[in-house]
Amino acid sequence: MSEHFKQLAAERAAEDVKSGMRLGIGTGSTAEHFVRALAVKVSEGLQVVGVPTSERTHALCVELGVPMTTLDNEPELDLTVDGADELDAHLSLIKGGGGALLREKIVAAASKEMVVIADSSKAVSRLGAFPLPIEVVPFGLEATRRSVLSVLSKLELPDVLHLREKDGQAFVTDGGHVILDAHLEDIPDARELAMELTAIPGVVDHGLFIDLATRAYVAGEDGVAEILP
Ligand code: ABF
Repeated sequence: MSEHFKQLAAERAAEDVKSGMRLGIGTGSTAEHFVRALAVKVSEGLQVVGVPTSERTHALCVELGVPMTTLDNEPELDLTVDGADELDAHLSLIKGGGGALLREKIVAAASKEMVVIADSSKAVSRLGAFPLPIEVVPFGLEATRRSVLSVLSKLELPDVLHLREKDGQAFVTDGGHVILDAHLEDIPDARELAMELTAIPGVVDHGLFIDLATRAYVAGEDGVAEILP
């Protein structure tokens, strides 16, 4: 069922795309529904260019014939459409469960608008049940891990950090970094945590997206709700 809701949210976002737009194109299963809806509109004559936020999305755009460009060619985008792991009522987000948070954040920040698409299971009253991804450079990993732990301790958050793995090896992002997933359960002040993490040398970025999303389409049993921050 949630797959159907993801599709509904994605199709609603595709209705906002107009010819001539420069798009940021997200990553994940909900964003893939958006790429498919977009590809149909492109085949009907819609003219857009997209900047994909991952190698995975790039490959899907190639497969479906969605025209692409790079952020270096189009450093200002009109609209980014992307999924999320959690969103709250102010449209603060946790992203990065799929490992593409760095490109996703760079692309969202380069966009005039960022639309989040999600099924209703992603909407929460407070962020934190979903593990927060923290992308770090492999050099000095242990020192960076300790700095992250000390921030968590200062903010009285649980000190549970797991190096993300895939096939028994450290998961490596498209940018060549690794990810520490912080199991925090509840984040009382996401803005404060975001600032503290960003200040740590060795932390490239993290999955807290604050003041970036301008609209969300959340689909559930009652249809698609539009949420504004
Ligand atoms: C991207 O895909 C990520 O930021 C987020 O981690 C994930 C959401 O995946 P899905 O749409 O498959 O639930 O948006």
